Parts: sequence; C-alpha cells; structure tokens
Amino acid sequence: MAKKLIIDTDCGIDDAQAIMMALAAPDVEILGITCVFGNAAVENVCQNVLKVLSVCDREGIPVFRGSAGPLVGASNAVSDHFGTDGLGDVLKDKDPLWEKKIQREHAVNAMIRLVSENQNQVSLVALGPLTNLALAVRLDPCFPQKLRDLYIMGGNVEGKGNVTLCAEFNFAMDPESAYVVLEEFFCPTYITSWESACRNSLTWEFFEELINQDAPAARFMKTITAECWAYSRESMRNKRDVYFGPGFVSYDAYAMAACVDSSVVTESIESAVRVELQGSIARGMMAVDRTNQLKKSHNVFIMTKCDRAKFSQLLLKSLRQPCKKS
Ligand SMILES: [Ca+2]
Repeated sequence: MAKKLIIDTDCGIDDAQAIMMALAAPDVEILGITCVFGNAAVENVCQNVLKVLSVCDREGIPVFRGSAGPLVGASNAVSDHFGTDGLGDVLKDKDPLWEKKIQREHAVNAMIRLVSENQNQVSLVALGPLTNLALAVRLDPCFPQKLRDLYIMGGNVEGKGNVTLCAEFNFAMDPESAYVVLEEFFCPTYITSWESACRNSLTWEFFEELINQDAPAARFMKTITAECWAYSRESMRNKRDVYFGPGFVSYDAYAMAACVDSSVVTESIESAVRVELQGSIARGMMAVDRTNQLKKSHNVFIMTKCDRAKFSQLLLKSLRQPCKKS
C-alpha cells in the first residue's frame, strides 16, 4: 500500500527539492501540500508549489494556502535566503491564474480533514515554520494521535543558529508553534536539525552532477539556484560554512528522505526536547534533554548520520522528472 503524505512547506529552493523527492518516490501518495509563510510570503509559497508540480507534470495534487505569519509577533518576518520569492528571484513566467488553482479550504482545515479520513496512515512532513501544525492541534486536539508519524526539518541540537545566534530558521520564525508541536504531538516524531543536515553535507561536485542531468526538473533546479547566494561555491560567506566548512546542503530533502526511505537515516539520538521561548539570545532554540531533567514522557528521534550514497541517489532521481508514474 502506498505511503500517504501531507507536505507542509514554506517552499524555498530546498523545499522544492524535497517535494520533487516525494513526487519521485515509489509507493508514495501525496494527499495534499499545505503552504505556510517562511522562505517567502505565503502567496509566493503557493505559487512556488504550483510551479514545482507543473515542472514535474503532477498538477493534480491539491495545494492549500495556510498561515501568513507566526502565532505571536510580526507577520512580515520572511527570509530572503532563497531570494524574496523563495525560488531565487529568476522566474519570469508567473501564472496570473495561480489563485484559482489553490484549493478554497484553508490548509489547517485540509490537514485535519485528510488525516481524519486516513487515520493512522498519514505521514506529515513539515518543512517550514510549524504554524499550521500548531493551529491543527488547537482546532483538533486529537490530530497528532491520528497521524502515522511526523517528520520535521527544523531546530538545532548544538545550540548553533543560522538566523539568530542560537536558533534555526524554521523554529526562529515561530517559536511558539515549534513549542506547541514538540510538547503536544505524541506521534512518532523524526527531526532533521540544522546541524544534522550540515554535518551530512554533500560536495559541490555532486551538486554540479545533480543539476546538470538531462531532465526538466534538473534544468529548473539549475535555473533557480544560478543566482542564489545560498548556492554560491564561494566558501565562508555564511554561518554554515563558518561552523561546518563548505559543502552543499539541501536541508529539507533530509527530512523528506527520512520519510520516504527510513534506511537513509543510519544514526539518531532519541531524546526529549523543548523549545526555548523566553531567552534573549536563545529564543527559538531547541534544547535536547538527554538526561531527562524535564521529565517528559515523549521522546523524538533526531537524525545524526545518514547514508550519503543513498541520499545522493534519491536526490539524483528526484530531478529526473517528469517521470512515468502510475
Ligand atoms: Ca523549508
């Protein structure tokens, strides 16, 4: 039986890569893609998802618009990490009819409905700020227990931050939502932290091989990364390089890989975690409670090592699209 997925995304370039990985995976059925602000405004995120589905010839998958801002604080806090539109600011052929292609149902309602219709069968893959998920558990307190499992790209385990000193982007964009999700989602939870992704980076030589494949999805990826500083081979320009050295890191793709092929993850930490909300330096940081000081009943699994050869193959395959798929 196909594995049922809902992808919650703030569709930047690495989300695009992760979505393509899910589209290319055998035995995966994507029930819907729910959008959230983050790498760009939610309206841009919706258009980006539609674009990715169009490139891969999979426009039948429903796309839902979700939260435009965090639960608390300014709602215009988006990143320009992948350009202001989230996909490198190079796409000129905007679809003027995109709003008609978005489902009318709100992303959070859609998530609750789809999971209720497919109880204990849905894997939820969260690739952006966790606002939609936090709202889902507020609207339906039983939502987490109806999930099969949850995969998150976000947080950190070593106190290293990419946007602030101590916090990773997705958690820093909406710390309250990250807190709610990690306190109240008692389903099996698998996290790819920022450092986990960075410590399993690939080479820029591999990246060249990846985007120079002869297929529409690869050409699309080559186009949207061409002008983007996050894909600059010039090293030491960002915190990632300073902390971990140069390399190609497709963050969200690690969380997706863990979902579509669990054998990609070769080593994990099992621990309780909590998100810091009060700290002036560490707000949004994920604290890892390996000595059980918090006395929490629920542990999560945080990836520490992956099989890079397998992961590379998933990436390569994801850009050889459109592909024939029943
Ligand atoms: Ca993302």
